[in-house]
Amino acid sequence: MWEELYREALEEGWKKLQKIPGVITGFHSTIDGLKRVDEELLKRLLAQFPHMKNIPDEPTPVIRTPEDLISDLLISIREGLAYQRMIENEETFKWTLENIGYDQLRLGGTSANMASLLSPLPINKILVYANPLTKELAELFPERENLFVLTREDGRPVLKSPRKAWKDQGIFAIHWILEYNKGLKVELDRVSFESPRANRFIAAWNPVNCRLKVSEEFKEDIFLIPDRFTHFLVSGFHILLEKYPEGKTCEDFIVPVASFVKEMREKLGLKVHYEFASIGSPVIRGLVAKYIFPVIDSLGLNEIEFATLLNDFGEQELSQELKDTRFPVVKLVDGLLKVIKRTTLKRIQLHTLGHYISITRERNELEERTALLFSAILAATRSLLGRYETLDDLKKGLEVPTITLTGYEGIRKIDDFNLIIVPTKVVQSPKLTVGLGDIISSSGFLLS
Ligand code: 8BR
Repeated sequence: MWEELYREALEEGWKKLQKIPGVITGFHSTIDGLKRVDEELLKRLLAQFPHMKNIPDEPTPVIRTPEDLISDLLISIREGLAYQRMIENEETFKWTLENIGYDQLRLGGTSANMASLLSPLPINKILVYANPLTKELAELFPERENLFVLTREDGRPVLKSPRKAWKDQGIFAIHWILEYNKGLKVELDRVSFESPRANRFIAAWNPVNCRLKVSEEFKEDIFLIPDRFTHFLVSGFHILLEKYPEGKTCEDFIVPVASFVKEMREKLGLKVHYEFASIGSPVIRGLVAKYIFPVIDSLGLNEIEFATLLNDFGEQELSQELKDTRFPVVKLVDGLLKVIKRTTLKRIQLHTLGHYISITRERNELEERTALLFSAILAATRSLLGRYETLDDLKKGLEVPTITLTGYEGIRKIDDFNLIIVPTKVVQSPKLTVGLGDIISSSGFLLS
């Protein structure tokens, strides 16, 4: 039965995407700088800090100095854990650019990734918010006829390909992905250790995006262009800081962006989806739930982010139980009911490795099932081939076997809500797993 439903979903989903007038993604597009960390690089860096004889237990909350960055990187290597920290000042950013540099630049940021992953699909227009759009960032976007940024030409707002709309040159924001292999040795005066597994440490300098500042030009022009948009994928709250060096707090930036999202939703008649992503700070998570949840329609997350959210909603016991019992579907459903009842969200979409679950207020369960199945085909194709360009590529993803059933799959009604659970396709040796959550949630939302 599921294989048949999958086949229908691919056909229906592909047709339905063509009817979507336009999709906006904002407000986080950036450059990822990939750098492989080896013993030689570490030795060269550590030579600058001869007084560093040991490292603390925990990484610093933010990176204020080059020494903080090195110490956080070493902690990540020692634990084999993927920490992410923001760089707070320009001097440290410049030091990192000069002393670490990068091997390769890649498109980064949730909004840019979503736009780029959606662009091979038959969607009429995708408008990505990318600011500041330098030549370096612009050239990382794929060249596609349906991908645009909003810019001005002769003083008038127009949609233009990002590659043709860049303003400055240079790297003004970068998220360093410092990757290391298993067994990387570190020797300090008082300690030595080696990485227990391959992983990465992310150090990000992004002074505009980390304040979620939306340009005044975009705020005016989005209401002036004649082009019609119907869906908005908002994200980027995971790179906010609790406090900023100039004395502001995250609340100072969340409140105005929430009110702008509300204005866009009301004036343009947009449906809004927010992709949660992993937010380390409970303070930021709390403020996002307070100000952002009321102005969106749809929320997307993975099971780990969901357990954290449940905890924030006062469901500590269920959150712990989920983690202890490896996220069984029934418990996830209990949690979803608790969260949706306490918000005005119209739908929540949760993805795990074996199942996608969505809970909705509206009676559109068949469309919702198609949406989830279609998004699973995209995830399977991307894992299998490392990319997708055409309908034929997706047909290869469709061939990936659907995983074993648990008995909970299907459509059900609970307390006035619709519950849709689908079994997914899991690729045995995936070529790529980065960005899968983004593509699952964004395509699921567009088809729901
Ligand atoms: P996040 O990026 O939000 O963590 O989501 C990752 C999702 O990618 C998982 O929930 C899972 O559904 C999907 N995924 C992963 Br990871 N590996 C996969 C694989 N080998 N085949 C199909 N989907 C996969």
